[in-house]
Amino acid sequence: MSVAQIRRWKALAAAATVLVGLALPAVAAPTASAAAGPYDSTYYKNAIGKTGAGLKASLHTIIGTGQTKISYDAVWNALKVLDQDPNNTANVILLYSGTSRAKSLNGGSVGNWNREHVWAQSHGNFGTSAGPGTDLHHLRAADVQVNSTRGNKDFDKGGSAVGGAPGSYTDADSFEPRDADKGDVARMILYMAVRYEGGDSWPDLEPNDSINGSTRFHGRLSVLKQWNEQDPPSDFEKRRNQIVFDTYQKNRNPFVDHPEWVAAIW
Ligand SMILES: [Ca+2]
Ligand SMILES: [Ca+2]
Repeated sequence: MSVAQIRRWKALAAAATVLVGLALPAVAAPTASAAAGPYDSTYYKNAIGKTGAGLKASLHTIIGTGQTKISYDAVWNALKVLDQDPNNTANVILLYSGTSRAKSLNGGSVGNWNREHVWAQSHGNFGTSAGPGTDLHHLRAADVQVNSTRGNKDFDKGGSAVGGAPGSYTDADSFEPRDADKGDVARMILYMAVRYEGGDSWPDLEPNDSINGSTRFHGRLSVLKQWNEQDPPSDFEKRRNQIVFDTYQKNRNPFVDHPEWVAAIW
């Protein structure tokens, strides 16, 4: 190759590199795209291909059939397994704060962690007998004081910073979890809406777009849908879903397996 040919070849190679660089972002996958899952041909086979009310009804049957229910007392030990810190088996990771705290510090005092009902108990008055009040798909370890600040508020954006939970915000009628927990919260709330349809002596839990703390409803749906897109299922969340299925309840959270089903239903 002559010097001139080498120069031309280098120029072409440089142009190609620029083109490749420009082309990459255009092929990036959307966060909640439909992807085949390992349970599509088994657990979810009757739901595959459905949308809207048909998908919701099918998933309700799937996740409600043969579910094992545990006592509220048994929830303590279950959370020590489910919410275990991936980097420290003696600790749990707390919802809303991301704090890693000793499993042995479960309780009701300042500095303890306790059992947070992400679907607030008062939004359905289901208490803590075996049922929605002990359903591990929406129960998470949380700091006692942060849990108290969240109370029974609906989820929405805005407010002032929550002490002890960096990145979380609250005002008089709503709570915004830190970014890493936003999708988790959305998928937990929407699991509850599909699991509990009023046919099994429990109230029909449903999402709405309000922040008025209404009984059997939980808000705010439009914001939860955004959070589901913004914070896709993490390895922590997927591991948790698998252990609830394998070890405790024999049912899955469909939105952790298929986050795109949120938009397919709502
Ligand atoms: Ca997350
Ligand atoms: Ca429902």
